[in-house]
Amino acid sequence: MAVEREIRVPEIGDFEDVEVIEVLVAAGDSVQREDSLVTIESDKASMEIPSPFSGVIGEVAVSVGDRVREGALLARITTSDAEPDAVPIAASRNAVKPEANDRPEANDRPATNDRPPASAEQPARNTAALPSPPPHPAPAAPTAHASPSVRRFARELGANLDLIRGSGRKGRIVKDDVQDFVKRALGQVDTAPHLENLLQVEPARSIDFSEFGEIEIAPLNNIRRIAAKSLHRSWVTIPHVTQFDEADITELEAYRNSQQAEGEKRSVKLTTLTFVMKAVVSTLKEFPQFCASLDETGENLILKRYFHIGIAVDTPNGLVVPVVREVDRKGLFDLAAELAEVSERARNRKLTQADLSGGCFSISSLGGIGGTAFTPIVNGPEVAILGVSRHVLKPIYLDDRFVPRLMLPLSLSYDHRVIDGATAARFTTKLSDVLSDVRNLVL
Ligand code: CAO
Repeated sequence: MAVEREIRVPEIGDFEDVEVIEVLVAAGDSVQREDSLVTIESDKASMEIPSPFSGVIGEVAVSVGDRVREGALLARITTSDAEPDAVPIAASRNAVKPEANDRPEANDRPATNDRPPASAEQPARNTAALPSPPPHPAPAAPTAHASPSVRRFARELGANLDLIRGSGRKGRIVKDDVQDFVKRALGQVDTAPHLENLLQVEPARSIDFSEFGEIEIAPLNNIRRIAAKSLHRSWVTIPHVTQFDEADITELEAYRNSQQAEGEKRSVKLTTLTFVMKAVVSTLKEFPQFCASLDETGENLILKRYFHIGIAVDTPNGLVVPVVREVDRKGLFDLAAELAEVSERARNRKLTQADLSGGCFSISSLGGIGGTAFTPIVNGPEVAILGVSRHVLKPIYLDDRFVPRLMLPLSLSYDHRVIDGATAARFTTKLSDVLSDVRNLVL
């Protein structure tokens, strides 16, 4: 016959009023005697509380963040009546597995923030699938912040906790972090085995910034996480060089201003960026290696005969790069309208995957915000990106005298595997010429 029993916090020594930091079971779970049910943590240590019975959990009486003390109800469990009584609480203390908190007390900390090298978490079986940790000179106490069950889980998978960034409270490593780490490590080995050798970088240090003052942890949203991955990939896999130049857009701006009435009639704002897009396409036609991608072997350049231009859009949630298609076939007003429409959708998180794919070359315009120049990161697998900064009225020496001209700063970052420096300088020179003579764009 089935019997319902209560599971309470056993004797936990000096621990009083401690926080539940993990609940490892849910109603309906079958557990074996000694399976861990919850993890509790004081300011000195964390420990898991095991089940004193085998059976099926009926109700979990605590949640993460609750504070408990000896005798508090943790869960109800349905057991068979053949199940022996729980070991008396005092005697079950051995079954409670205390673990010294990984982060030493402030007074015990070394003077620097360096994490001591860890070897206690060094996996017994270091699988080939996982990136090798840096060499560890000497054994030391565990440093990663994780509960015993997570440590056990990591050990079983051969994952080194010191290489894992925790997403739990105060940087605690939870089971999902270990799973993500292993998935990532497997992905790296599958898709880019060479990266392991190329990127022998020290893992990021885990620093408890709260030691120095008040902090707040703000998890990155999805857009930022995705952008961070592709930006990082481009940054480490593409040898970047940035070529700076400036274009005289005095006449272009005069022409643009002359079109404002027409723009108002069509309810379209003709911005400088629209002209830059047209000028870029006109230049790409002369320099097709900028409108290209390397294939996955890195041995063939795929030259694109279409002109889809990615535009970096600043949104409250982070940077996105929607693609405006067939820029060569569209007039200035149509392009301006499309640019306004797509950036509005980007800001309202309405872009689809199709909006974000198929680009040939990207433009990042910070001109409306400020700055004199910057080094944009190539939007791989493209091979070049144009940064546009704020235009400035400058004295330019022309026909034996200084004259005021409106100059637009251009910053072209490119993949040096595909494009030579001389070619890049020719590209920006051509682009400035096109922008300087507005007839190139309107005719
Ligand atoms: N110099 C001076 N002023 C400029 C300028 C330039 N190069 N480019 C634009 N401006 C002005 C515009 O004329 C407009 O002025 P008014 O409001 O007085 O008419 C103002 O700046 C705002 O322009 P805008 O930003 O609305 O329009 P845009 O076509 O220039 O740009 C977009 C559209 C979507 C690219 C832009 O809004 C944006 O998000 N830019 C940020 C991109 C970004 O974050 N890049 C960094 C990525 S990291 O590589």
